[in-house]
Amino acid sequence: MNVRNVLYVVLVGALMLAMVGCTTVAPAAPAAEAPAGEQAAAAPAGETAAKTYADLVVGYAQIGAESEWRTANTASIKDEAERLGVELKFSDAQQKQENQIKAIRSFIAQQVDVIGVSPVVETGWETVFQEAKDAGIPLILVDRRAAVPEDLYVTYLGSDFIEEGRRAGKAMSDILGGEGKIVELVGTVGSAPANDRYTGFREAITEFPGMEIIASQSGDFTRAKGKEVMEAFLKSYGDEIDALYAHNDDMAIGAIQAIEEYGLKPGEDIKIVSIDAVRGAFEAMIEGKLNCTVECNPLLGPQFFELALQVVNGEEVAKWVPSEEGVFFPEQAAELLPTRQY
Ligand code: GZL
Repeated sequence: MNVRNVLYVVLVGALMLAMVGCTTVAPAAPAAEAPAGEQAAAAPAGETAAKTYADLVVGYAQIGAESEWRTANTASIKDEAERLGVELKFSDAQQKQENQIKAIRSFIAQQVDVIGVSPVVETGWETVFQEAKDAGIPLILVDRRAAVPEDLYVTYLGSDFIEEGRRAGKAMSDILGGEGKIVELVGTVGSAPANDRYTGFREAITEFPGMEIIASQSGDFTRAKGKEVMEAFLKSYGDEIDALYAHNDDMAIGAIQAIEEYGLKPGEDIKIVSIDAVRGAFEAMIEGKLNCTVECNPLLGPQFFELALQVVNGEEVAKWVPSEEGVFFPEQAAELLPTRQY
């Protein structure tokens, strides 16, 4: 490619990054030494030396900043890039799929080494993922799955959302003693966590015919929308509601405000089970306003960059790298809160 073409590619890439609000998070100091044992060995004559973290240029298409969980997830990715000395091109899509697609195209134009993406919804990715594959750029799904053929991504790093829903359903059946009327705040419509947490919860409560989901509506994983939808539930069902199942803690915290403004006691009159295990959920459990939070680990930065380096150096990686997660209740909250990293 001659100089004029190279300049053209660089200019196009820069313009596309500017359009989708991308930022480049380059290491502040000279590239930090990669952790001991991860320096590339000198390559045998005639072979290309393995890349190190300091060589890596990674494009990351993040969903947005919709929840405490997402904020912690973004911090984990940016902090780890800085620690390792990886050049990170990061975009915040404000929860819009079209912005994520634009960001991926800008990363392709800039010929990054690896693309990471947390797909806001499961569908609509095949074309742009194929473009990345055709450009020879490996793609790693982080946090959320996409409904695409498996050859369009190298690996998925994230939780088993169906299991998270099952754990929430088990906790709810224990808390209600196997019977009660439940309202549900669903996550972002069409997203993998919303679809799977919906399914897993219902699987877990099937054996309890006395447990009935009387209303289910999306709160889009945000506090504001969670409060708004809970207000509507309370208007329609009032104290008929025995419990709330929220697909994330932010919607549960918004709902807690609505329940209190309505004049009922969250955690007592209306039992609440949610998912993420963010700091705000531990604080609500300490106040007796939340009855259980199922952990969903956002601290994926270290595993993501480890996978990115393995992939760039042609190492085999598993098609799915699941996160390790627990379930937490009020009696543990005060002791655990100081240990929580997000
Ligand atoms: C789950 C993640 C979800 C969280 C929400 O892995 O995608 O999105 O549960 C976040 O808090 O907004």
